[in-house]
This record gives sequence, C-alpha cells and structure tokens, in this order.
Amino acid sequence: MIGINQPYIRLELLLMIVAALIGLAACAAPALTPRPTPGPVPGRNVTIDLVAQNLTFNMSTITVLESASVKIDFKNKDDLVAHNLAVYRNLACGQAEPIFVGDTITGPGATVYEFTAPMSSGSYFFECDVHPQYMNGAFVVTVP
Ligand SMILES: [Cu+2]
Repeated sequence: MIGINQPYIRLELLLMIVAALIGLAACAAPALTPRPTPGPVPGRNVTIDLVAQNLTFNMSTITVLESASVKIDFKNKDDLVAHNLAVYRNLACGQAEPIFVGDTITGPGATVYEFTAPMSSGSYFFECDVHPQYMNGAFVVTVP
C-alpha cells in the first residue's frame, strides 16, 4: 500500500505546489520581452520642473519621447512632509512594474532625478509613493 509518507509521493506533492506557485507568479509578472537599455539619444534630453506643494503635483501629465533621457528638477515645498516621484507601468492582475522610483525627500527641499524613459510608447503613470491617492498623473511616452 502506498501512503503519503512515501518519499516519491511527497516529492510529487512538492512539485504540484511549486507548479501552482509558478502559475501565480506568471499572473503577477507576465513575461515581458527583455529589451536592451538604450544609451542617451541626442535631441531627446528633456528637463521637467516638478513641484510638490499642498499634497499635489504642479502637473497631471508628463509627456516624453521614447527612450528620452529625463531629468526632473523636483521641488518639495511642503514643510516637514516627505514626497518623491515614481513612474510605473500597469501590469495585469492589478500589479505595477516600477520604471523609476526616486528617493523620498522631506520639504522644504529639492533634488534632481534622472532616468531613461521606456522604449515603448504608451501610457504609464507617475505618483508620489507616500501620497499616491492625492499625488499622481499620467506619464505618456510618445514616438518622435
Ligand atoms: Cu507625497
């Protein structure tokens, strides 16, 4: 008689659990085609003045070209309040993939964030990770 304590039965159960976890992981992170990180492209450098004040950003949409070198001059004008800028791509299953996550700074203060925009045009979003419900907007990547 074969019982659950047989080593190969336990191995089979373990493999079933691993397969189920891989299935969940596939939902959380769908396979994305890896692309090489582009180098700076002349004429695609953009500087954006982003201000956080009274728990809001001074813009609701940031638009850049594909693969643009993005420089954000970020000012936090809220005394003793922490803000940052982060850009994400929406994934299936309610998940979001970070494109860029800036360090949080406490106001009053300023910093410069630099990152490369995604190579694929489309609609992404940005937010302050401390106050995502108040401070968010569309990060639009367009073709030249
Ligand atoms: Cu904030």
